[in-house]
Amino acid sequence: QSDTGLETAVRFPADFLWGAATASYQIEGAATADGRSPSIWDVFSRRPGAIVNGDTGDEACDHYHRYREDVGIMSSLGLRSYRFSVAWPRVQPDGRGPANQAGLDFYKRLLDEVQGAGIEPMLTLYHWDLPQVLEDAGGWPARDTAERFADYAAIVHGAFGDRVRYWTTLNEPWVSAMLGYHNGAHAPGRREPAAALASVHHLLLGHGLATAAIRSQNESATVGITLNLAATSPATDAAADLDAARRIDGVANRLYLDPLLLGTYPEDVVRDVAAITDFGFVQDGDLATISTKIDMLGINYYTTNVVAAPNGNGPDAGSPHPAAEDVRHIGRGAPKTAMGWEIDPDGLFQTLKMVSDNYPSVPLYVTENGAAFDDEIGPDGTVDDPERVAYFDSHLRACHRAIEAGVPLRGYFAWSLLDNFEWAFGYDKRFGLVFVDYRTQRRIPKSSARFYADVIARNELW
Ligand code: GBH
Repeated sequence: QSDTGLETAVRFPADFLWGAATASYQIEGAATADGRSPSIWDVFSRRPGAIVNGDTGDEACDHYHRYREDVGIMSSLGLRSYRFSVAWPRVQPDGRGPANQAGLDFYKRLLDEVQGAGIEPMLTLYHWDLPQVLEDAGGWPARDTAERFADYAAIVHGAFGDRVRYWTTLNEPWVSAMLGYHNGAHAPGRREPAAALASVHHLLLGHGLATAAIRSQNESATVGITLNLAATSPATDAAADLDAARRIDGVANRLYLDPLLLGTYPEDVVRDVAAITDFGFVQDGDLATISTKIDMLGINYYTTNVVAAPNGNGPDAGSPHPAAEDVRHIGRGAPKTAMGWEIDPDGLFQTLKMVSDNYPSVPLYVTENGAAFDDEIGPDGTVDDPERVAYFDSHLRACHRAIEAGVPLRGYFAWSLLDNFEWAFGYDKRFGLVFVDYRTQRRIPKSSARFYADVIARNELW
């Protein structure tokens, strides 16, 4: 309350799920411990030029050995939930067949610690670390990988289904498909548009089959998927710009939302990519499997798309968007993060509204939101990151506005708990609430961590 007596606090629902997120390959390290096999990221990160500074996840934040300290940090922040992912190559090193108990045991130790601290786990089954043996057998462009994923999901749910409430199958299938197989910026680094579109289907099919496998073990399990989504707007109202926005919205958002929530692939996108694929990979019953009812949808949001019609200069070879490589991404001229991504909190509101307005109602969680800035340890040993505080503050206000507008938003997870291996950018980009000194593995909570802890404790912004 302000001193005028007017209600100014931005208060969240009492049961709002406040959390922070990480992913296995980005933090665990211990790449060969206890029977873990190589993932596509172990192999890709060794490809010359693939990762900034030649970094790998071999050691990362050494979370595999330091998880107790890290859960202690979560506790001190007052997190109500922790979103993490399980490394498939730890749990099922051959990508098929029996489980590796030593790999499962790590997650058991982690869950003991997390739940012992009263923190609700949200478990993601796949955050991009496919066992390399499955890539060698064809990877996501091969239909068999979807079946293998369902078997792996059954192993993990069989081990932890009695103690973990929130299950998400995939993190950001767009990234797996488009950066992995279309522009090759991510593992496995292939540039094959037809394979990329087949992998979209097989990822979604894997999600559906895994959901069914989990429900066959526990019909009341809470299962969902996380998508990276971004409201897309045209630079102007000119017909060509509107069409550019339609195309990007199609390949970035609707190609995933429509099959999952409506049970169909968007006709305009199927038409747009017709020169690449005829969707012959879709078999009878697949869309019913993919659109199996989910209990929650995770949304990862970083920035929006503001796009304009092609200007005749030809396609951008690095574009992740099939059949839309010549669309221009122009932005709004807003300030950018260290990733070069424009800061657009209203875009988060628009993204949440778009999902809730256009699709059947499903509980939503912002499963990732955050920003990289050039953090440094100050002379007094602290890390002061006012830009990240402002980023979280503005995006949380957008979440609150969405709730006020009737969006069924149930929780928010900051990306990320710790600075970590930022994929193709290696350790060069820092997204953490907590600074990691990679020479010593010392953790230093940044001022944004204290800000976030206050938000959680008060359940409101001020
Ligand atoms: C997430 O991916 C990941 O889940 C997480 O592991 C990762 O560390 C985190 O984000 C930060 O990168 O690419 O210039 O067109 C986010 C992937 C980022 C893809 C924003 C789309 C749009 C800007 N998305 N990106 S650009």
